[in-house]
Amino acid sequence: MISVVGLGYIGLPTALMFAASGEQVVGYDRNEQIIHMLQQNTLTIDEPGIKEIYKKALPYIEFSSELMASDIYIVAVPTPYNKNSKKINPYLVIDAVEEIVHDCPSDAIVVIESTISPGTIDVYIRPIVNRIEQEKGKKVHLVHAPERIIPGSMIRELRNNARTIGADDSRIGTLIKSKYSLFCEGDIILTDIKTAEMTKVVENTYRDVNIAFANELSKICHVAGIDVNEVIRIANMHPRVSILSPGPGVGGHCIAVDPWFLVGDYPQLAKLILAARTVNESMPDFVMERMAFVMREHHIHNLERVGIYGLTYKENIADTRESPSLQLLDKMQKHMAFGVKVYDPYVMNDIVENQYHDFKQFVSSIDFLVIMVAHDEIKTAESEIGDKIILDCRNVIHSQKVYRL
Ligand code: SAJ
Repeated sequence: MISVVGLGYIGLPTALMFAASGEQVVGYDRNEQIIHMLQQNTLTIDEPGIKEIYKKALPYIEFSSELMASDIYIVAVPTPYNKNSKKINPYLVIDAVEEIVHDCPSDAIVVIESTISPGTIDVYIRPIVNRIEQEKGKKVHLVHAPERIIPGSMIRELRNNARTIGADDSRIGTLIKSKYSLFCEGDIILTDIKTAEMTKVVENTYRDVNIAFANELSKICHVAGIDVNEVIRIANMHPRVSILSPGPGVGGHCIAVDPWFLVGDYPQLAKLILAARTVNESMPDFVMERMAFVMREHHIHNLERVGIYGLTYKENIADTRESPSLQLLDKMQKHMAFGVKVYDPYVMNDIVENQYHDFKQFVSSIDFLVIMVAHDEIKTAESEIGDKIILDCRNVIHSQKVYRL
């Protein structure tokens, strides 16, 4: 039996994939409300394809707020991020592993999927596991199989992405590989734990550096009077060039966070990584400068006539963690710039001031629209926003008249 510990964005879809492949699964979470909802057949996250997988999984899965004895435990608890110290807090992972190792049968395998700073297992987790092993006279095997799936496409990526499995013992690694192979059609690469920890962080850092390059190019092209998106489109036709898209900043809990682990642990060496983070973090300021420029050019003096489109960290999802729009609003407040209107079709609760929930009402209350997120809705709304002044930070509006970054 497999216990999946932590039923959030990663744990729940992973538990469902195992169960839909015929494995007996217990989904465990300390949050009784989540367990109650799942026991009442209410899915707690929405992702394309999840309902179908859930139906297939139902005969093989149960949900519990008590940890049950299993052969394999998959830890997918969150790693909260402290914006000021730029560090994640590994204590939820440490607590989960400690609880498991206390209760599990000897020879159980504990697979950590949560993203952790390289070295976390050796520094924090192994000593606790070793101590409990000695106290209780049992053996526990540690594995790190970092999640790699992208919000908005999780089920598809769980099925198709390659995976990394880091284990101390190749026999254990091979066994866990055979479990993930039940639903994962991508390559599954076996390695050691430290390499798996580093690889995960390197993947997200690579993406951050690539986006920073695009963002820096957008600033250069702005001064040079060239359309950066056209430059990137043409450059990417070269067989060995693949530049990502510039935007108003990098949000989410992964790309904007993981590179800091390398900067924090290797400050003398991680210079390019720090520079990339600095460029990406400067983008909300750049948006604010561009907004001020457009407002001056059009003699707009009242921020109540300005609307921010999008609050989530990226398109077509409801997640607002570290979102560039929230960063922008925060910066505006620090400059005593109040009154802008805000709208996001995916954010149902009021999380900022002057938040609208109806697109037409939002658009009719403003003269100047700042597009921060490329939700599908805005791509097809060109006729409704035709006469507005637009700053398009995501290159979604194709009219000649819009301002870009
Ligand atoms: N962004 C740009 N330009 C781009 C691409 C993204 O500005 O060309 C921005 C997005 O708008 C967003 C941020 O970057 O604000 C991050 O979005 P994302 O789509 O790049 O990535 P995440 O954070 O949703 O998911 C990433 C993925 N990592 C990689 O692609 C290497 C995912 O596979 C990981 O599982 C996830 O991090 C994670 O949990 O670590």
